[in-house]
Amino acid sequence: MSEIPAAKSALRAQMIETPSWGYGNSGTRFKVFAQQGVPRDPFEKLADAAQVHAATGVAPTVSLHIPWDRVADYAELRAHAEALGVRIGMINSNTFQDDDYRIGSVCHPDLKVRRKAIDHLLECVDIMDSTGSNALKLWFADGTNYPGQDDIAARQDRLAEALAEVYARLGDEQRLVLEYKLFEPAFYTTDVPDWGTSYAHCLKLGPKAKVVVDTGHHAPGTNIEFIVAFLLREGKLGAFDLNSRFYADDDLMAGAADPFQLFRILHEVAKNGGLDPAAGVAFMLDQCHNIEAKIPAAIRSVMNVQEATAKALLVDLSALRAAQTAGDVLGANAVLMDAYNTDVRPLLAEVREEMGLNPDPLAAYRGTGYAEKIIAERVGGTQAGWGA
Ligand code: RM4
Ligand code: MN
Repeated sequence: MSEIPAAKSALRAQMIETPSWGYGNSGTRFKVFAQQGVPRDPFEKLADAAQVHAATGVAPTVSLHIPWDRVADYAELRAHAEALGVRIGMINSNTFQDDDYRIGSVCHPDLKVRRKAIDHLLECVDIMDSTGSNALKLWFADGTNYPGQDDIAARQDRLAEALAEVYARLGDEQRLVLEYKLFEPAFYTTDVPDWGTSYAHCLKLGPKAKVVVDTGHHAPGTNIEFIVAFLLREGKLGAFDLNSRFYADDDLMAGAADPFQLFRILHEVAKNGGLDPAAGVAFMLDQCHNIEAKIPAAIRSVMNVQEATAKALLVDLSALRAAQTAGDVLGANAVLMDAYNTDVRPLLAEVREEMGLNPDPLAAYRGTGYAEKIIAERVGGTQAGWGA
């Protein structure tokens, strides 16, 4: 197939960022199950992330979450990452776990609370400066639970004001990405509930502000690939938080629940130039591994994203365009399905071999003995969880 050499080079170029919190313990509000060998601090989380990169060759950056990954010396954390062969990726702010934020953070009616939240966001930009991170990822839990609780429009004004202050603080090489989520923890209104709200704020802010699409943050049935095509066309797609959902914000492994949806999304990305590193679209995982082993789950997720991307790259675009132009509904659909139904695992195995990697990343990881090593070594201390 004529697409293969280009597909291979695009697959070598697509980097997938893993989240520090995916290596810690997590669960639901019913129970957090502790696993053996889980990191006790951000340094150990980076060591685990480095294993995912070593096995896959395409996960060289790690998202941090502040304050979960707060350390005394960020230069030291950065040096530690680099010694392990990885780098610090996006800095994720957290304005949802402090008692002061009960009725909001940057949208709170009280200026004192807003100030505290904005100061936290500015602290995150300081951390970007010292870790070499080039992006701030903002997700706000802000919203209301009851009709009449607060003024919907006034909350948008407060949000815009906070965002403008943070935007003004960004350096030339830095950017912010604004994530949306339709509900939870707020149940009546959410201040950034959808891509349109995020897009409108980012548009006002300027070119250094873009939208994050977290695949788990939509109502069931939402056509996410439409959103992706639209945002790419506008130059406003900043990043993906990839994960799978069956019901709400399940944070399961990307490509596990609905690999066809992931393919459809990546088809829009590939077709519209989003895989070109110059487009600046970051591919990140935002997952929690509640019952499965964490490092292999991250490796599996990276592989799932690569498989969906590989299938997207195999779409015969000229045949697709010809069928579309001719109004050949079934023919156009068949072109897409042919690519989706291709077994791309041999192609990816070849790509990995060409990169000097084991063609089977999970076997590569198992062969290192790292899982046994961390279980033996990481005794004592407090395991990292969703909040530490
Ligand atoms: C949120 C959102 C953010 C992530 C946190 C942990 O629901 O998806 O991206 O940082 O969870
Ligand atoms: Mn997310």
